[in-house]
Amino acid sequence: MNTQDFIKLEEQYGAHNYHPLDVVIERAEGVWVYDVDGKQYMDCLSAYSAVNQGHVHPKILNALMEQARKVTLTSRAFRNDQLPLLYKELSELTGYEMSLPMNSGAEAVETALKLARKWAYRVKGVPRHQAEMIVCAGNFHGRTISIISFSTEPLYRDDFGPFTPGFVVVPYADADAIEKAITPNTAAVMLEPIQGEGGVIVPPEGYLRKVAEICKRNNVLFIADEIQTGLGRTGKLFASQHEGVRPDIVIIGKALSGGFYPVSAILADKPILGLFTPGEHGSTFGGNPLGAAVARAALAVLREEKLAERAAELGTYFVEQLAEISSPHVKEVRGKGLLIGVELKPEAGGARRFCEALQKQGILAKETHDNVIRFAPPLVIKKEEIDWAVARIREVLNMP
Ligand code: IF1
Repeated sequence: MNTQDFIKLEEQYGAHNYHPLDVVIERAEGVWVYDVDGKQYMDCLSAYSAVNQGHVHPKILNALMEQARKVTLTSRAFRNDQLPLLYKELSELTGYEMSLPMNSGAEAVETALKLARKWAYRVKGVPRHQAEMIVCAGNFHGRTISIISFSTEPLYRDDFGPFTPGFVVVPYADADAIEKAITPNTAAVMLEPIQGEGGVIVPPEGYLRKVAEICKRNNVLFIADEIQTGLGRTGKLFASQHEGVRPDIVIIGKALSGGFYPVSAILADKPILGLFTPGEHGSTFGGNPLGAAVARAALAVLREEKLAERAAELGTYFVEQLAEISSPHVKEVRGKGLLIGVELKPEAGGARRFCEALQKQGILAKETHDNVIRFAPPLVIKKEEIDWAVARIREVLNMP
């Protein structure tokens, strides 16, 4: 079967909730993926930052295989010998006292919201079922009904009401707007340190620090969704660390497994995460030994290969190289570490056609919104590979 055969099957039998590029990948290694027709591409999306460690990292693969032979799933009705070690290693790496494992990012976001509500009722003293959460316009936190209830993207939301109450939306990158929205019933502020889906929106320096200070002063929890920005992507373990900020709750996912398996978690200290009692929250697969073993290996790779430092160094280089491209279409190049957005001018005709042209040149990148091309290769990318990509990107950005 060739590319067209697979596409036909997918279109016939699968729900049409995506519009992927027409490339059918059958294997991958590091920053490279290979399609069913034998063509090679550089992956400049990294599955939305889930494969920060590079595709099929041998160390994570090995952990997966070893653990799969032993035991894969116990449920949390019983204990397993991997989860305690993951807890300890996560705590040592991140400095948070506790964590709670889930599977998808959206589940971890829901977990953080439930925890913040419980904290509001049990610690802050908010009247029951009155808790409010402040979130930001342009957010992306997942696709459950509660999460899309506070999305500002009509496509994600409009056909799916009725919505979960208790969320207040304020503009992103505006700390005063957060302060104004706080009431005695506010449980938490939740935001992405850099908005990924929003178009790689980097807030002005000082924003996160100000938000953290406002939250502290008003007895409101600060929740950072680091599902996309975390685990090295932006050049630090967490993007909040660029401003020396330590949120009360951090949400991670994606690269927590290096792309092998859905593993997510929330991190917090005992006075907060200690509030859950048995039976209040859980998941069949969350904290399973296979996922835990994979996550342990994925974290070890981050540490051993100093991937955050690599992202900082190579991200700076990549942005410099991109900024030097003279192109009639480019409005701005921005980003942090290896989370990079190239915003095109409105008259460029949309980012999608550039992504399709990049595909022909052997680079897989994905547009976000209409006018931003996102470049977020695995953090194991080498300088020469960036040079290889930049030469091709230059050509594409100069097409008519
Ligand atoms: C899709 C976007 C990226 C996330 C943040 C939570 C989640 C995500 C900051 C939920 C997920 C994904 C999901 C994927 C596309 C993608 C995405 F363009 F839609 F926004 F990455 F930029 N918080 N992001 O970025 O995690 O439940 O998916 O594990 O098509 O939904 P999940």
